[in-house]
Amino acid sequence: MSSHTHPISLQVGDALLIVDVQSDFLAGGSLAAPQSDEVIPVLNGYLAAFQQAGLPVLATRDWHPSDHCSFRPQGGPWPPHCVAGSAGANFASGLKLPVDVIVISKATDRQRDAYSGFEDTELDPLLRKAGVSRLFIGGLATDYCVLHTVRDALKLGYQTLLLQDAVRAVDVQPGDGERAVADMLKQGARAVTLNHIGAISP
Ligand code: VGL
Ligand code: ZN
Repeated sequence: MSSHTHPISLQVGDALLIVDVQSDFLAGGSLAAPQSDEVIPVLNGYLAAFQQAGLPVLATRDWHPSDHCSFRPQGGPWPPHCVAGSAGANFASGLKLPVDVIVISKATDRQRDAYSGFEDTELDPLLRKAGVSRLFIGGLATDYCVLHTVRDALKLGYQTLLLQDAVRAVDVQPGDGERAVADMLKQGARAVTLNHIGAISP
């Protein structure tokens, strides 16, 4: 815990939401975000804290049909990635997701892209049913799915904490990731890092 930061105690009503930590966004993947593998050990730290506190963990995954509209052969901006059921769509093998992780698949419709985990999914009703009021959000990519998921979480009234040490950007244009972080903070997200979390003792 660094002295200039306030510790955060995990409490009932908190949940961890991990965004799209999938092989295609990692080193060697078809849409790899620079340094994205670095989020895995940090997310494992958050995962340990949430599991120790008995709090829910959710993970979104990009889950596209093979002819998705966001893919270049269909005129979209991206190389084909995260095709449902393919190896590239797997969660990072080193990510220690709990057995009871709640998986949210998104952007499953060929004709629509969806960067937010809340778009066309059961995420919001599911969180409400579970009594979640504060969401800790990290993963990939800062400038796309993390940005849009955080914006929607704020709009939907969740207290939203951005895991600043557990996100990486695609950075199509240099600075996209930094601008996305600034935008999220401006919209009301609070930035946290793992050393803020006071729940784990050795
Ligand atoms: C994403 C680009 C295309 C993301 C998904 O998960 O941030 N980015 N599809
Ligand atoms: Zn996608």
